[in-house]
Amino acid sequence: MIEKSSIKIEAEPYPFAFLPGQCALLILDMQRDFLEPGGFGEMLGNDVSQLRKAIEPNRQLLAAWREAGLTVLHAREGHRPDLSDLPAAKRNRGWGKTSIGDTGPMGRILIRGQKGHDIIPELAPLPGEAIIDKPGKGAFHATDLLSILRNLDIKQMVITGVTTEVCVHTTLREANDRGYDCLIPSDCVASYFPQFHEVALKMVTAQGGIFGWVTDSARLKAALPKKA
Ligand code: C5J
Repeated sequence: MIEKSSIKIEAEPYPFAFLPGQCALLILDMQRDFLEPGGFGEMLGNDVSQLRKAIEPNRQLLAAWREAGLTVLHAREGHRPDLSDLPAAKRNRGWGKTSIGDTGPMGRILIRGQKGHDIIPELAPLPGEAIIDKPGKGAFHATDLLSILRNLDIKQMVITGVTTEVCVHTTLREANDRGYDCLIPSDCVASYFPQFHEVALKMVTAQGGIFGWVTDSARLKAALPKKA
């Protein structure tokens, strides 16, 4: 059902019925460890410039979202210093010589409180904006995100951040199963692997929008209400 108070945003596979007061911007994992030279992502051999393309579109969207007075949520992937929330399967699988909890140029990798775990300064949270600390890829797993969304009466989310096919997709799928409509601005998400980014976005809108909608930040910013 399209609510009368909604604002139409051009999107694929069809327009998104935006409810500004019930829509949160959720920015995922825009952390130094993933985006900055010397961080975990680069230590694994990835080209961080692929992710850095999403910084400026996110910075502008975040500024516009704040200006409109809408809900902003940030998420960070990371673990407790004693690694008690790090499953062995995650620690052991897929990583190179260095692993989560090891010491790198920005402190212990993906450990809460370490420099590398911080959100990049360009997108630093403001006081009052909730930060979801998540030990997994999805922002719902082992966090209080669902409770925050319910308490704020949020029904929709704009999801941005990194990486498109990993944490963005996992969170999007978790959100779908919990009944949230999700919109992804394509220039505000990124992957170390451009081909995965492209396909991951196509997977969102396939089959009539099986996981949600895809737009871009220009169309989304143009739809934001002006603060009274
Ligand atoms: C990854 C993420 N790629 N934030 N994390 O390990 O997508």
